[in-house]
Order: sequence, then structure tokens, then C-alpha cells
Amino acid sequence: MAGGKKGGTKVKSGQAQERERGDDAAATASTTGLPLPSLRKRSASLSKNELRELDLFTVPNFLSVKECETFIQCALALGFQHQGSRGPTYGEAYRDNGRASVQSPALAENLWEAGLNLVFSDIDVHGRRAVGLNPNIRFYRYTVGQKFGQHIDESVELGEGLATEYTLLIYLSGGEESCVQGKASRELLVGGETVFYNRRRIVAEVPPVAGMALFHIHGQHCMLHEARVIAKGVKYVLRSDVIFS
Ligand SMILES: O=C(O)CCC(=O)C(=O)O
Repeated sequence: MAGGKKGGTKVKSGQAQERERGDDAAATASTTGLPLPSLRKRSASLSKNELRELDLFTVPNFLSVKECETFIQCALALGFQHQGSRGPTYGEAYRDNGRASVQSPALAENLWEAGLNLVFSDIDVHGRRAVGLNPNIRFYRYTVGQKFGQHIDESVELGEGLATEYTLLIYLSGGEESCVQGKASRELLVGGETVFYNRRRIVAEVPPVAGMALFHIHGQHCMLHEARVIAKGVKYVLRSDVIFS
């Protein structure tokens, strides 16, 4: 668990675990020809809003609404593939959303160096330090009626002592600003909150706000979480993982 704190969430067996693969050829593209945004280092210092100490926190205004728009256009250009599942009866999280992914070490480094590296400068997981983002960058799209049921995220071993320890979500739509600017996310978003549980009790309900990053510890200490159903609008998310060494 993060920051040398005591306690932590135990994961019950039988809960749906999600391993996000980067080898889904149909939905994965190389970066060639994609209008991927190039992010400057954030000029203002980024603040951490702790929802469960350092195990769950948000970073407001990490991206501008314009940068979110560019990522949405990039994801649309990649093309979303539908993600379904057989559901909890088969030990799989209920899943109904679109997904696109790109394998991009350059984009992962760009996002990290834009300021996320500083956000993680005081976080350690069992004495290990954050060194960057998983270059397997995923985009999710949820339309009305779609959701991602309760599940936990697995840690992924990447070899040479590297493993992912945190999930990163960056909301690309949602909030008031994204309704009045841009094109793809102009419609008001209702629903789609990311909800975290500890022993069946709600720990946090996070409404998507364009540009806000959310981090939560995953693997052994991952909290059960879900993405609630969309009532109105379209939710877009950029997803990666923080790698520790
Ligand atoms: O889309 C969300 O809000 C949550 C996504 C999620 O739970 C995941 O990627 O594991």
C-alpha cells in the first residue's frame, strides 16, 4: 500500500478481476499518423485531492478542456471496439463500453513528464518508487446505458523489477466546462461516476470532470470499484497504469 501506511483493503476471492491487455490487435494501433497531443510541463503546481489518503486521489485540471478534445479526436481516429463480458455469474465484471488503445512510450513519457512525476515524488509502495506510465494507453467511451461493473484491477509484472501499482484514469469529458467548449464532449454528462467500495461501503463517488486525473492503488490492495451507468451524454476516459521499480 502507498506511503508506508498501515491497513489496506483485502480483496475477497471470487471478485471480478480485470487485466487490461495491450495485445488486442483489433483495437491497438501504433502511433504513426495519429494526432497525439504534445503536452507542455504544467506551469501551475498540481494538487492532490486525497479521497482515501494516498491510496485514492484526484489531480484536478491536469489537462485543459482543449487537450481533452484532442485526445477524444485521437481516440475516435483509432476507432473504438466494443467491450462486453459474460458477467458476474462467470466471474467476469459486467462490461459494456468502447475501447481503443495505442502502444506509445512517447505519449506515456509525455504525460508523465508533464507533471505526474512530481505528483508521485512522495509516494512509495513497499519502498518502491514510481518511474513512469504504462505505454499501453487505453481510451474508453461509454454512451447512454453503458457501464463497467464492480471489479478490481490487477498489477502487471513488466520484467526487470518493474510492476504496475496504480491505475490512472483521466476523464476527457464531464463537468460544466466541457459542455460549453469543444465539439465531441459538448453534451452534458449525467452519470458515469467512478465509485469505490471498502467492505461493501462506498468510500468515494467521483463524478467525471474533463481534465481531472484519478489515481488508485491496484493489485493486492485494490478497492472494489465500478463505473456507473451513463444517463445522458458520452463519457470518455484515458486509462494507463503507474509503473514502480
Ligand atoms: O471508467 C471508469 O470510470 C472506471 C474504469 C475502470 O474501472 C478501469 O479501467 O478499471
